[in-house]
Amino acid sequence: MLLKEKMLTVAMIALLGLSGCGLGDRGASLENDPCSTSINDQACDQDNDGLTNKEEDLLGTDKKNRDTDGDGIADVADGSNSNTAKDACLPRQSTDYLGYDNTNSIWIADDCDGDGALNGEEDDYRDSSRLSNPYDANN
Ligand SMILES: [Ca+2]
Ligand SMILES: [Ca+2]
Ligand SMILES: [Ca+2]
Ligand SMILES: [Ca+2]
Repeated sequence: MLLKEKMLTVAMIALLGLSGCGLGDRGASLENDPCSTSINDQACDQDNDGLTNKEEDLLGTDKKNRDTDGDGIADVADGSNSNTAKDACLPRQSTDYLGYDNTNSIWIADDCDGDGALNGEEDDYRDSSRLSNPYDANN
């Protein structure tokens, strides 16, 4: 009788402990995810680029775009300082670089090789003739 009671008590404690723990974990994970309240929460990283909304506000990068300047480097890696993350031509790339996003308006409007032809224009010609290269001032 005593042993039975003891076992029952142990079983109930175990059950309570397990369910309590489970609920606690679920509650905690929801509370720990700032995006569950609002994707505009300062602590939320809505574009999943490794920078929170607050960090992107401070850098001036796009909270809804992983790669603000379209140079192919995600904001978190490109964002060592705000100028690099928002300058499609920084860091400098070699002439065979193809990692850029040719639909990005910041990238399109820049002139990475400084030859006077915009990246977007050079990229348009790059496909048809190989005479144009946004990263080569001689082409
Ligand atoms: Ca982000
Ligand atoms: Ca971003
Ligand atoms: Ca970038
Ligand atoms: Ca150019």
